[in-house]
Amino acid sequence: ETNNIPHPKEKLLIGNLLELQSGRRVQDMMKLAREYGPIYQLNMPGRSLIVVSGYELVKELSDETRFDKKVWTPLQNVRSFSGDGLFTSWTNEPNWHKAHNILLPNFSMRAMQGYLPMMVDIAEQLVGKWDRLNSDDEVDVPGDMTRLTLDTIGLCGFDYRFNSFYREDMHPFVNSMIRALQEAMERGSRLPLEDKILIHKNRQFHADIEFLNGVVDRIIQERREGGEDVSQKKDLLSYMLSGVDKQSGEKLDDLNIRYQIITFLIAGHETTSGLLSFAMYELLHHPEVLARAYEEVDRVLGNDLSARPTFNQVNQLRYVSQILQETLRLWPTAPAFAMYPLNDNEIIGGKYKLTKDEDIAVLIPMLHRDPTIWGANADEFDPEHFTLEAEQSRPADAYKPFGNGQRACIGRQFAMQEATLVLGMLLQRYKFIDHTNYQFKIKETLTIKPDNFKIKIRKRSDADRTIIVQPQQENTQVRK
Ligand code: FDE
Repeated sequence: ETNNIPHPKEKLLIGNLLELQSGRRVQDMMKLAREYGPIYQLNMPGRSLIVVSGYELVKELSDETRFDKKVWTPLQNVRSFSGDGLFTSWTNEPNWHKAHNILLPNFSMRAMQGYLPMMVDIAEQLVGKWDRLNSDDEVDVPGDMTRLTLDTIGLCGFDYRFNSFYREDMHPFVNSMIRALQEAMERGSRLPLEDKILIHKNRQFHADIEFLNGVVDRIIQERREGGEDVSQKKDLLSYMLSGVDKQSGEKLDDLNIRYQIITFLIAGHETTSGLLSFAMYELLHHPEVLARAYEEVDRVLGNDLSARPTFNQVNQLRYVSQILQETLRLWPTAPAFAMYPLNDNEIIGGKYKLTKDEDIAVLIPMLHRDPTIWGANADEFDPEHFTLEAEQSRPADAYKPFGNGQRACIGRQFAMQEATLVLGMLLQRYKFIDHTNYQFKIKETLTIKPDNFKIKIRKRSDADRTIIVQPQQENTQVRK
């Protein structure tokens, strides 16, 4: 090789293809990073992948005058159903700027305040279910978190109720989406010929995409036929239908709206449900963190379970949000993104040549364990990593669970508000029991989440509450 990048020995014809196994690609990449260091390369038939995870190198890749987001192989396959939606478009495709400009106001502080009652609505369905469990019943944590996050983005984004808590199985939309994402991932690691002969998989893939399109087109049609002015509601869909991009003076076309809705349903729920599930797992294993979280929730939310958390209260759950940020450090649920150099002959680290054709992936879980930033105990779960002082003394590009620059996650505040609210409400109400002695296992799709993670719960009584204080007056007022 001419670029000096460390790489495992290649096998005849298939190169390094077998280094990354289906269903554990991210974990294999992490293992290789431990072995080969902050940058390494995998050569596969028709494709080369450079994996970067050291802070110094990621800092260079984060420079948007030199690098831009790449729609790399996994995302290219997702484009079969999300097209030039925000997540899977190139920055220079006209619809990226257009949609970004039109949809940004949906993610302002003000917009967040507007979403809170809807987030509470769905969170109440979750605790309504958990409240009615018998003491011996199991909770499927990722399952219920997925119900919650899908219903939340559905309601906040499109005023559509998936009603996932009213059905035994997942909503069929979720099954089709998961299967389609799975297939999109696997296409990236099959040989091109293999891809063509898997007729059954191809057929299923197309059927799933048809189904997703059908659900989404119905949501759009129902809104259009709703009679009322489409711009009356202030949700994502109303902005998509009526918003005008100030820069180009144009609206989004119908096909692009379909892509955006699918994008938000995917991006807005897989990642956030994984976040909540990993957070529950970490809490079970860190009793001292759990105790502090209970203390904060009791102080801020109090013991009146019928009072709906207010915007102020959610923002006061500072330690709960530290727990979530630390969870995203160790388990960034969207575990990688890719960049490419804007100019040929780009060099990083003073010696590694990069070209536009390679996929250059930032492997977030290993960036978040870089000992030069996080110290010797980088592998340990410790919310103290996210005190204000700790955050201020750390360089910006060391923590990237929401991606980079202008292409960073538009839903960041949305996801954090939702997760903080829900974790707060769960802590306010329940004790968690690890009755299976859960053996940590990661399930990988486009995202990561704990696999087959089940717990039991018990209601907390006032005697369990560390302190009983009446929350300050201004925080408990129910809005009239
Ligand atoms: C985005 C995102 C990202 C980047 C990717 C790349 O670059 O490729 C990341 C990393 C993320 N994101 C992450 C996350 C996490 C969590 C929890 C979340 N996320 C959540 C959410 C919610 C919602 C709604 C969302 N999310 C959305 C989104 C979108 C739309 C996008 C695209 C943007 C642009 O423009 O590009 C994202 N996200 Fe997220």
